[in-house]
Amino acid sequence: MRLFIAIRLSKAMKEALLDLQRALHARGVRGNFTPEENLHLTLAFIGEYPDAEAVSDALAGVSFTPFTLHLAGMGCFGDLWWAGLDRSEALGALARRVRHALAEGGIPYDRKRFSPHITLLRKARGAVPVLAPEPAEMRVEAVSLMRSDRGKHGMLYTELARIPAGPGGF
Ligand code: 2AM
Repeated sequence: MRLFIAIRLSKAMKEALLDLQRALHARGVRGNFTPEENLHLTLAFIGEYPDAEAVSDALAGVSFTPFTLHLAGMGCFGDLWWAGLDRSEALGALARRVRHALAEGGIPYDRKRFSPHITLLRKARGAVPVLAPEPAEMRVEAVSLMRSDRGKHGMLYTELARIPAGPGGF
């Protein structure tokens, strides 16, 4: 199983991201645009791991208070283009807590520095203009354990467990 931990996005956030994708497409940008149902914010990438239950057990100890994320800006890693978020202490702290819980549970994950981004498209072709997304925000009320499968028409993401925010967090 290919696993990762993510924040699933609200409808309003997805609408703003779809608008941004449409604006890019209208300006001639082509590539593999992330379909609406796949838009997400990754906190930790585990990769191939056989025991989803061990992962959700490890995450059960993560507690946090709901917080708000604001969409902000665009950027790229090579030909992968993403939408960014306003700097958020709470988001950084949540990613640290998730990663710490995985480490404590003996679950391997990609240790690359957390670089919050929402992938808009991969393998971009054409000159990509850096556009400002429409203002959009969402409350983060939960963290999700996701499974990623290669489908006939692209990646299929399935939520395996949801860890809600709760008291005793920061
Ligand atoms: P990306 O959008 O920048 O490609 C599922 O693959 C999710 O995990 C994607 O959001 C992906 O980020 C992220 N991810 C983080 N590290 C990864 C890695 N080493 N390999 C594949 N996906 C990774």
